Amino acid sequence: MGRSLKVAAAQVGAVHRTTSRAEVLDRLINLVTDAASQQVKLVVFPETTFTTFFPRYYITDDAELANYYELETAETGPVTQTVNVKAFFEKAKELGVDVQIGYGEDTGNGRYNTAVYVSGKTGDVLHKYRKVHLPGSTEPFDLDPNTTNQLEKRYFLPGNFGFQAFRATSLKDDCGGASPIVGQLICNDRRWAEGWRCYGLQGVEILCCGYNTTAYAPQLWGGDQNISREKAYADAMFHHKLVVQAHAYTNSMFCITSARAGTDDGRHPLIPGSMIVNPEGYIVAESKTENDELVIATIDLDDCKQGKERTFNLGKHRRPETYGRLVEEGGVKPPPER
Ligand code: CDV
Repeated sequence: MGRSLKVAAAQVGAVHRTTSRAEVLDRLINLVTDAASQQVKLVVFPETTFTTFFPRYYITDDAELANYYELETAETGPVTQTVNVKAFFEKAKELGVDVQIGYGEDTGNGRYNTAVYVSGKTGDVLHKYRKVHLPGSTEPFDLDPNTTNQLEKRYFLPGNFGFQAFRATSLKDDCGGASPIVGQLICNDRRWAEGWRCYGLQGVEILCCGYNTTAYAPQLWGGDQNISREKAYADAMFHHKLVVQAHAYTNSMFCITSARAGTDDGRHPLIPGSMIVNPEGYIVAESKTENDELVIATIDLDDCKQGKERTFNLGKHRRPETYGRLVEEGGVKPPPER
């Protein structure tokens, strides 16, 4: 029996600061319903999907800020049962579709940039990941509302679950009796080789990654502060594709990567570029718009074998005894000048 699976990236277009949860939920339900009608078994949604990408704003009103998170405590139960968003998860379960979706998580003791993977068979959370690499700054670049800030270090704690792969047991029967091995990343994480390799070392076959990638933020990026919007957009798309294709290839895994796209509030553009990439690094499907859109492909998990068994046979070719610096050092230590 083959290990073929129909999967989708659900790209989500503009969500403004004033857009209500109810409106977003309707759009997400439409996307998952459309996917199910096309026999898709797994849909990956973006980072912080239920709201606008709030870390771009310097928010001083605590009540407004709190509203961007899902409160997930012993009393509320898992996010799938919380009142604001449970309609989405109920629909996915009714349709029998696995979903990964990103959201701001408030545990009562800490706030994280989180993604859950939920079984379409049972509605249970099979795995939860908290974003490790939080880009940007704690203080705003400036207070001009036109500036795209990047205040994740202000609004989230760094993820504390590491890069733990899991089996999507919900898809076992669809995949010839061997559950897919799944890994999760969120946005900026995809630019760091370390997380991908942790997943490669666990034999991950499908890497799911949602993102919000600004298409214009010279203050964040450095370099030419007078860069044109067209060049900035092209650079952002290039780097996004570069890292996903390269890391999918060097770790011999599929990647489903899903954008929050469009222009929020009429002035904060995000790149689209939702894609499904195969273990050889090729894009097999990608979005064509900046709006709500499904990107669908049928993937065969056995295609991971070529890389995993030959070029990137990690057990055979890696030399971990030479990689000590990777875990001993956080930053750059150049060799001394002689
Ligand atoms: N949400 C993100 O993590 N965005 C970053 C941008 C701001 C650099 C990204 O890596 O796409």
